[in-house]
Amino acid sequence: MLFSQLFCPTLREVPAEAEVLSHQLLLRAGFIRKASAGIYSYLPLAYRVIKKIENIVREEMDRAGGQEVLMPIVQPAEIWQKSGRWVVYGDEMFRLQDRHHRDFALGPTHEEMITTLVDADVHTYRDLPLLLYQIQNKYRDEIRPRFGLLRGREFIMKDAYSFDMDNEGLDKVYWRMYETYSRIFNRLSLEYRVVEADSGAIGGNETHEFTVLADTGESEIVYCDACDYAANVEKAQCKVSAEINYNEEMLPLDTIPTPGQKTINDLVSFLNIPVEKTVKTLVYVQDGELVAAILRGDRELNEIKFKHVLGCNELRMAGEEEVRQACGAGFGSLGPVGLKLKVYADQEIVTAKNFSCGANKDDYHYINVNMGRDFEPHAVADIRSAVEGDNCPLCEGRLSLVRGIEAGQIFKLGTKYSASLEATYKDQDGKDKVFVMGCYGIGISRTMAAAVEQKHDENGIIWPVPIAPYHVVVVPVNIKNEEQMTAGLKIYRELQTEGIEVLFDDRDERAGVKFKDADLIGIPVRITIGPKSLQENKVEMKKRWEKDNELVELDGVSARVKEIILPLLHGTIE
Ligand code: 9G3
Repeated sequence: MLFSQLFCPTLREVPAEAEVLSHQLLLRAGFIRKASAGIYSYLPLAYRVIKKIENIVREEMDRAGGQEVLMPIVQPAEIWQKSGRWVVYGDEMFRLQDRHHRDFALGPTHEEMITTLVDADVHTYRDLPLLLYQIQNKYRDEIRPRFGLLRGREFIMKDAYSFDMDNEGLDKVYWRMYETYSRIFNRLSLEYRVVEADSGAIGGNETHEFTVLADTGESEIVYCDACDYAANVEKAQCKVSAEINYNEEMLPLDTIPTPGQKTINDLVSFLNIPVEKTVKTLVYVQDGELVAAILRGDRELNEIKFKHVLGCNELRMAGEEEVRQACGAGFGSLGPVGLKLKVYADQEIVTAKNFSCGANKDDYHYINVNMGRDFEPHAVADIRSAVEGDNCPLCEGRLSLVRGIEAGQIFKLGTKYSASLEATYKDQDGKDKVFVMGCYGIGISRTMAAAVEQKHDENGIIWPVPIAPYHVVVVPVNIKNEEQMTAGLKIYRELQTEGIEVLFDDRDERAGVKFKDADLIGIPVRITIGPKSLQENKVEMKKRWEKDNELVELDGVSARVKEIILPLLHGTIE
């Protein structure tokens, strides 16, 4: 491809709206252009990357026995009404009407569609198991679309759905998808972690997330340095550490005036006590009822874990007024002693001794509070968020906390959709049984952005070879120089015949501009045809992920390029 013909409008400046790096770089490097909030056009270089990611996904899904289909984006409301989700997903669902004023949705996902499709034509257990997948645009009207392709309102997803007779069958396909996803992310040459995740509102039980590591990622995950435990912080289990054992006598409860002391830090410095001896009280509203959560002062309440303990879907923090009404004091003076609300205590409180907390009276705190003697919690549970350095819940190791971008997720759905949609097959005894299902997603466009978040430097993108838009860019320093152009075009043609994907930068631009563009768009190998090296019948070759150049004999270029590119084409798969 000649650069002078390539539609790749690079930008010098970063558009102000781009908050994260991948958004900035994909805009600047001429990969994407915004059509409207959260909706983008993929320009030629981006679409080459998208197609490579899709093809790796396709190859591995086919290898795993998946059959590719393509379902409609425009989905009839009826199937969503039947599953009960037409109302559940309010504004997030893009809805439209046809000329007869019939309701439709733009597909945010395809559980309803695929279950209805399969139910119509799969009648007996002999047709099972079945694994169907598609690669298709999805539509979700995010309240705050941002971060470019990372949280779009239209995005490309591979979504797969499995149909089995029973849980045993589901277990088999679920772990086969686990393996398949591991192969896919290895082939993409991205660093990732597979973590147990929270199955959230869609129910079902088991789910794993494939998280591409990136410091700017929204997902927080912890993983053990000694075993293979890894979990999304939403779900990560905490273990009460044996280190902090308060082997001290219970001291008499006392009330201390603490004028103006509101935060845990205020308390720590005012009472001159370690933060481990403070307990904070948070008040929430669960389906209309106020409840209290108490945890060590330096811990964060994990609302997802707390919701599971409460067994509720709706949970919000109580406002100051509601709290004053119910507890007789404002935030910063609350505590479990004498509190009229149900108190849910984090498990760390059980072994805590003589701790300090609010006295449910403005500007007063208790000291020497002990659970059991001074108050009885309604329940004890693991409701705090895991942090770096926590003990691993499974072994003696320590947890590391990293951030990442959720690029894939696999779910066990069970009969959630087959039941609501009455999707059945006849088993060996001719009895009607509901399908046992799983669903498996990979964010294709999100994975492209995640690759940029993970692989870049101050000069721009560093594409992993398997998904790079081109493998090599050939840059003659001066296109008016006959020798340089002849040598450059010869290399260009030679590499093409070897199946290497080459860009030839034939633009009448200063060399520096061409080098900057080559780095910005992230092409793995750059070959420079300069006057000096050409005199020695050599060219400069530079790998995008290394600092220095190497000099290569003109007639050794394609061999050297193949030596660099071919081993990297299949990612880190062993
Ligand atoms: C909706 C809307 C948004 C949604 C959903 C439904 C997320 C919805 C969860 C999933 C689960 C899996 C198959 C591929 C992998 C993910 N956002 N989810 O169901 F109507 Cl507006 O999509 N689906």
